[in-house]
Amino acid sequence: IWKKFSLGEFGDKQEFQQEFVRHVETSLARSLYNCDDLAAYQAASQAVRDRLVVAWNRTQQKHTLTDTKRVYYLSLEFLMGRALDNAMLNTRTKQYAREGVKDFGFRLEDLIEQEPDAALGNGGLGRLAACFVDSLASENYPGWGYGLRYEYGIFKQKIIDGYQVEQPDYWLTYGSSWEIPRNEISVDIMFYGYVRHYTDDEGVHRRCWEGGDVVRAVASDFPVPGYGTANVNNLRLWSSKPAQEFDFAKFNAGDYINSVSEQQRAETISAVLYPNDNFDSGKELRLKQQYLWVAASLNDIVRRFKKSKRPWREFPEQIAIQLNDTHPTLAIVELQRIFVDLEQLPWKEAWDLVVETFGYTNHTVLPEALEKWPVPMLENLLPRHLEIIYDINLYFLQEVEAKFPNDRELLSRVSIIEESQPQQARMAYLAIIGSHKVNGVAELHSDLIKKTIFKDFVAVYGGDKFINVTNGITPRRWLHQANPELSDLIASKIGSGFVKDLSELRHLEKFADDEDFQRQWMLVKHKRKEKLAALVKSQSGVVLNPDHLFDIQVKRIHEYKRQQLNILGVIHRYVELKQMSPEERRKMTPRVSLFGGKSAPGYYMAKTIIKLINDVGKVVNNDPDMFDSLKVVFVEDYNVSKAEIIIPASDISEHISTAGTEASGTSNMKFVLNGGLIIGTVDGANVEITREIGEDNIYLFGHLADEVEDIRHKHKYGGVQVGKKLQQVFDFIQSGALGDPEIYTSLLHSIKYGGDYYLVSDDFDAYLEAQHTINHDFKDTKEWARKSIVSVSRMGFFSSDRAIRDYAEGIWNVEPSPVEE
Ligand code: 26Q
Repeated sequence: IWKKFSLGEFGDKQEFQQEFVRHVETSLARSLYNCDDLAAYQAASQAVRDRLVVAWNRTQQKHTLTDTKRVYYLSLEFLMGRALDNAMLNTRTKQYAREGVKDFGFRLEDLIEQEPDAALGNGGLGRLAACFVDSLASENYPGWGYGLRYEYGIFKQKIIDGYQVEQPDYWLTYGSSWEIPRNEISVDIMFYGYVRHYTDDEGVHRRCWEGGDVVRAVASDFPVPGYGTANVNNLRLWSSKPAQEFDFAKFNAGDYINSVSEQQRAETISAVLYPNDNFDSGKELRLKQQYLWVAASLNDIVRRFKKSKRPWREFPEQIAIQLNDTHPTLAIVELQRIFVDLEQLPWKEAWDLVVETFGYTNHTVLPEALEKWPVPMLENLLPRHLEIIYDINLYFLQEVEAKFPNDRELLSRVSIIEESQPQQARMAYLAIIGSHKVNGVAELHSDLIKKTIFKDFVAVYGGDKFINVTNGITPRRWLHQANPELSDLIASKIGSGFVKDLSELRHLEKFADDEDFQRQWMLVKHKRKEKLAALVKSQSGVVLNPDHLFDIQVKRIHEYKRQQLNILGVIHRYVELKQMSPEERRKMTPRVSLFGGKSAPGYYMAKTIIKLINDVGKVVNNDPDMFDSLKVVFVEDYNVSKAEIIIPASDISEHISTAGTEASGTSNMKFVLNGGLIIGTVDGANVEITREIGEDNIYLFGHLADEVEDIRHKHKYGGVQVGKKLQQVFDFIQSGALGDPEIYTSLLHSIKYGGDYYLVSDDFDAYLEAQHTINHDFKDTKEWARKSIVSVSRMGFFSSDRAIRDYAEGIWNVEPSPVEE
């Protein structure tokens, strides 16, 4: 069924084995007789890596030779997960590898599991970047990712006594097979210093930034193979290293020890990923990360452009740079600095090129997530950049003044500089002003930013600058790799083309009523639920019954995502079940409620929610009355690899954010693509999922985005009405049935007396009702299977391949550039 193509293909099993043994004996300096799973993983990945590197080189040579327009995706996060399985599938080497290692007594699956996740991201935004580089490569775009090579990814989560405890994620203990160190590619980056004014030979007044500390950014490359193509793109991650020049004075003054230890400090810049999701902490080290990464990447991009010997005016014809949220916004300022200060272009000419080059993607409307930098911090760390920001702002405000004369209020609203104490630079405004297109990540979200946080900018620029590109997910990892059973079943009916062109799934719909196919479909789901049950058993000892309804909510823990609504609903069900006779209970749909996700280490309320979930689990799972009715599980340390096991196993998954708060969501797409149905609010991409799959195939509930403001207002001035059912749940918690109720006081108070900002009380009854309908519908297995098949067949739109083509056509103006095999 699976079509063949030739990228890096091993001729046969023996050829793979030769390479495998060679790596065991030379790269690892071991023998086959002294080779454990870890060593075997390393040898297998080196063998696959070699193939990738050859294709990678060919791709880069071809792109240099043809000098085609390139796309650069700047993201502070790339939540890649594991690479081996993906690389084998994309290079078509998996079968040989499986048979090859089997002869030596290994199971390929065990080797795959040896690889630590590259968890260089927090959640949705970082995983989106990973899906996007996969699609850029698969769709044959010359597209690079640029990021930071954190030595510590997102922390590992332990649950101790029901509480989240963070442990460092040092993912490079055994090095990474996929990393190509590029020590020869380095850029010296300055911080602090001062701006010197001078007059050049032509009598022009110029400025120059100098006298600061220097840190060196060093490149590492990670090959990104496309699927079904010989195209292998690049992910370039920068590490900070001490520069030679660093504190030479001290060194010469004899203070050897201090000068060396200060050099060490340079390395802390790229050491660790900030573990906040949708929250801006405003720390100087974060600003240093941003500038080091942005400055190194732009230096690299400009250096490559200069080699082409083209005139500067062709810069945006050759280069498109996409800003993944505002985190890389300094790139706009840095490019203007390069053009004006270093290349001596006139301001206006330079600025037009800058704007044509950049596109900005917004991922959130949450006020606490919008980046602002204190002006004094910018002035100290990046004095020249602050001046340039002031100038950008000045010209922009002049434009606004010309268009809307005498509107002082408008000017202060749209100014990059917020007149607070201290003043702050609003990075989203700078990103809008410095980009030719601004996009949201789902229709509802893109409309919302135009009507709310960026309203004034729509008035200034007109609506065309603001567009929508709905997010997508890569069908390679999230269907073909994570769920080979389902992928094979689909392929047996419609062929394997859907892995590359997901819209081909539509051919599946004609089998939705086929009872035999329905049975096979549900059998796959059952197998995947068994696999998840095995994981849960091994990690927590809790035994799950795969016949029960699996209800799953896995994502970062955040009040706006409303895991509290879910767990309060679970408690309600528990109380209800407890009041029934055993006979009555037996008629109820048995359920498993499974949660997973990390809280930001400093986010008290989110940590309380985790504690509540675990405490409910402890009571429910140890209650013999619940044995055949209810289980509650919190999966420790949710990450990409666990997602690959969890997502294929859902009957229902929850995407229940307060309407208007979740920009898109992407796990909603992953769950539906794997045949799970969803319960959700009318928020983010749920809206478009509903439009595509049909409203009979999704369980929507709750207030709408345009009602939220009014309801919050009512809460504030008229108090919160906690309904009977929710009050029952509060009473149960306060009775001490879950343990010390003090622990939850702040959580319950934030709802009842704290204005219930996320509308838990307002949506609670509707939520229970939707769950009730689900309980009813789940009993009709055939109808459930039909809904599931129909939904999957209509999910083609949500491929990240489509999203990337939308970016290419609507923002980047780039064409695919296939490499011959
Ligand atoms: C900002 C400043 C300082 C430190 C950290 C941050 C920071 C880090 C991560 C701010 C935001 C994030 C992540 C945001 C994010 O993941 N947003 C999600 O993006 C997805 C992809 O578009 C959407 O599907 C989700 O709806 C959105 O929440």
